[in-house]
Amino acid sequence: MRQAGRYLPEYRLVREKAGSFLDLCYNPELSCEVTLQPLRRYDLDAAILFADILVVPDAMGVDVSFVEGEGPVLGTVRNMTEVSGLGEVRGTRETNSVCETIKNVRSRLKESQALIGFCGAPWTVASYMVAGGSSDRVLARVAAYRRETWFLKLIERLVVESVEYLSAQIDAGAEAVQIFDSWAGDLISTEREEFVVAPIKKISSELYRRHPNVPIIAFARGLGVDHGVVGRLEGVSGIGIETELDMAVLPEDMVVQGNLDPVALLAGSDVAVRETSRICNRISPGRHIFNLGHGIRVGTDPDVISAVVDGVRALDG
Ligand code: 1CP
Repeated sequence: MRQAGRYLPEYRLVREKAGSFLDLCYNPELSCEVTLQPLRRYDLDAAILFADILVVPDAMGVDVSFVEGEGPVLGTVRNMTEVSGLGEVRGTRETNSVCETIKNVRSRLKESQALIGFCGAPWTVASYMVAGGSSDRVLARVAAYRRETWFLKLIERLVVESVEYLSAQIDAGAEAVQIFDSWAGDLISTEREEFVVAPIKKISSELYRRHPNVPIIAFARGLGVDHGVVGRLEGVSGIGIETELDMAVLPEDMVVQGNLDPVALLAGSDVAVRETSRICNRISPGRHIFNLGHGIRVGTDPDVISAVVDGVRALDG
């Protein structure tokens, strides 16, 4: 999940220097710096690329900006003309600068530290494109229920562009990639199959064909026991898990990541370490990538994260 961000004072300093959030994402020196900041503070096994899931629509030609205190604002895509106007991500300034960041980070990480690249899954990214920003996703859900031709085409385009974007990240040095379907839990089961599972399957199987040795983590947030279905898709090596689910209900051969509630980090070190131990004791360490179930919140005390990381290391022996 997010490691960098506004809870770290050193991030806020760089963010001020960079100007807008997207200026920071497309500055390969500064985004390398904020990718590495959490690893300077904490004994982590991997770095997550500093970028955003909305880089893909931006690279496809949609107007994207982040409004202070409000979140993302995008030009809307709501008909076939607008879908047909979307470009390809390969070779764009946006994709190229993210790949430059990856090269910078890789050259500065220790051999033992992995670099995880990522993208948003088609359903989640489409929901922002249709709404024009963060929302309750109702417009996208209506288009999905109606099987609007333009919406099906939008999902198809996002599948293709996500493959290209992640492939470019892998070519630049990402050693594992994560697909974030943050709003997967919005959909009822039939729609989930078509708009969450099928698009992730197309992305993971094509990436697996191109890069068979690169692990793919699929985080379709809110699927509950249906995570098991995503975990069995070709190319998927592990699944991300939201905070609400007991990881022990998932099949025993599945590698799982996540689960710690970011709110537990606001409750202080004792609670955070207690929750960390509880989660780590639910499944065997051999198939567990310790992580949060969602992004770290603004206002989280960085020292609480230290206590959590030390707690995990102590349990790991
Ligand atoms: O002003 C700031 O500094 C912005 C805060 C911020 C940060 C630090 C945003 C805005 N994005 C990010 C970086 C980011 N986003 C990373 C990089 C890794 C890291 O920070 O260490 C990653 C992996 C993401 C992924 C992301 N962006 C997701 C998927 C994960 C999740 O949290 O569900 C989503 C949904 C977004 C969209 C997004 N980015 C930012 C905002 C405010 C939003 C909208 C969230 C919403 O709709 O509620």
